[in-house]
Amino acid sequence: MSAPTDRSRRLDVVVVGAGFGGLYALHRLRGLGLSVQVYEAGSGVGGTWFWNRYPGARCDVESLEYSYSFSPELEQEWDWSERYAPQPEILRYINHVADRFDLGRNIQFDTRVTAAVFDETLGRWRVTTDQGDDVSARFCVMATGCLSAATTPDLQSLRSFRGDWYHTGQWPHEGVDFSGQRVGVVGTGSSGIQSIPVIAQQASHLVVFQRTPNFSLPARNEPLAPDTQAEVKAGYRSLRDAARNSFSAIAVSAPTELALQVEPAERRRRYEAAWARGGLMSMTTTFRDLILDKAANDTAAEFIRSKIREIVVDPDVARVLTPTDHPFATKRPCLDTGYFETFNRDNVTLVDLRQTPITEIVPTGILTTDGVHELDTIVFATGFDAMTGPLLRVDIRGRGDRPLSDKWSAGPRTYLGIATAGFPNLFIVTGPGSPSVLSNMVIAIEQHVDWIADCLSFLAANGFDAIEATVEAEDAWVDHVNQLANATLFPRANSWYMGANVPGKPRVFLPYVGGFPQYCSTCDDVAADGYRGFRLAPGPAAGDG
Ligand code: NA7
Repeated sequence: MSAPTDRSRRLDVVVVGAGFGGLYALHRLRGLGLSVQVYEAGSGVGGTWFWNRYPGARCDVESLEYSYSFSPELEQEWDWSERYAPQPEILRYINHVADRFDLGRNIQFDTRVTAAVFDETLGRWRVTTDQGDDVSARFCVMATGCLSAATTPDLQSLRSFRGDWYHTGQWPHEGVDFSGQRVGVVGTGSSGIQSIPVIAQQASHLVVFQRTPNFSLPARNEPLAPDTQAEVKAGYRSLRDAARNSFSAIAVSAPTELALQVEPAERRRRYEAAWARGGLMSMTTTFRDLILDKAANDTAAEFIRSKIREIVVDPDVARVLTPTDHPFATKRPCLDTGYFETFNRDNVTLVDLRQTPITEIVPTGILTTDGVHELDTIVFATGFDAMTGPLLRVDIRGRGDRPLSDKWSAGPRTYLGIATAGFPNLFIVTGPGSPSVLSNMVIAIEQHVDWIADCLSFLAANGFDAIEATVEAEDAWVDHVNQLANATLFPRANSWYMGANVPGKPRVFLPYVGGFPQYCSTCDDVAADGYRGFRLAPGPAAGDG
């Protein structure tokens, strides 16, 4: 599918990444008649779904919603097999989209963009890659994803390990056979919680190394009945409209009641119903103040804790698995299939790293303060340098050759999560300061890409060559994003939302928490107001002076 490129071309747009964001950006921007080149580090399309091939990987937004909405024909022709599609099926879907819209001819695979430098004289981006490409583009669209910069603990001693080790976010394409092996999984976020039950069924013994116990909800995944799917497809437009009008861009009704307004027995009944329905939204939308009021949150948190105690037979193991150090949903809640039940198996051991931290990796396994856990294979489900990592791993330089990493040294600064002052004609798809990871990513991506495409059309129609966020608009946006976050319980958790999972990363709440509809209407107003908060310029991008 990969197309060779002239390595020193002049382009209208370079798009970095061929996941959901990059593919849709290519489709829309090429449709405007622009010359577009996509560079993708992987050997195929899919982004997150290309790399995260670990056992049990699946989406935790329902597939009928976690899919493109831009093409009614595509919606109708694709059939999902399960409520939550497994990774291979999502990857097949993305490949289908790439083929259907003939996207491959403008994508160069196995190519990592190493630098994007803005040339102020020419008003163009110079983009270079690890394959020797050196192209010039008027616009640069970073569709690098929010969770694509994998982090493995900085353990020098890992090199000494005699077995194999893997990161869930960089899983080998040929898969891993754990049969008969002693396996250690480090990390109990979504990737750990999805993979642990599957690995436990294969491995001779599984040791789970847990630093922070997590809230996890049952997925209740099931095959999608043809009737259900047909019904959704018959009303797809209204489902999509409902999604766009909901806080998380997922079609659920907004809760109206406060948790403590309801009698305890009734509250418990509702939590039980949500638990039985399964899914993230069932529980998070039970009451409207769960993420705002600690006392309200405690009721949901305590309900989930009671479920862990019910499921896990050994009370000591249950206690270690019970989250108590952060409010429910202030870390991304996980969806699981048999996660807590897995700890009732004879071949599974839980290690509490709070009590017995990892000291080092030794040739035969993992050494904690309690001794060596002998292992054949280690799986690091240790997460990502979220949201900023994928951008800062590219050497992006704006006006005055200033690196983005320097500008963002105290945390990301964007206007609308889509642009950053001093970096003209650079767009970020679902960047920090946008709803992104707090919403249905595919719908959030479409909204950003549509906004960018409309913006480029506006510039062309009005004789502008350049657009750049003003410092004032950016400052006001950053303040607004922080104010919204500080009114919630989110800052109370050491989460990747807060950048707290990466040593040395500034502690700043990364996504926009005002809700998808409010965000979209702000973006629409900005555009309708002649791109308020941006400076538009004819010819090479105009500077501050
Ligand atoms: P997460 O959610 O960041 O989870 C990573 C897990 O790894 C988490 O339990 C971490 O504990 C643990 N971790 C990270 N570093 C270490 C070290 N050094 N030692 C021990 N344990 C460690 O990543 P996922 O891949 O599971 O999920 C990412 C998102 O993908 C998810 O939220 C969904 O949106 C989809 P911690 O909690 O930091 O103490």
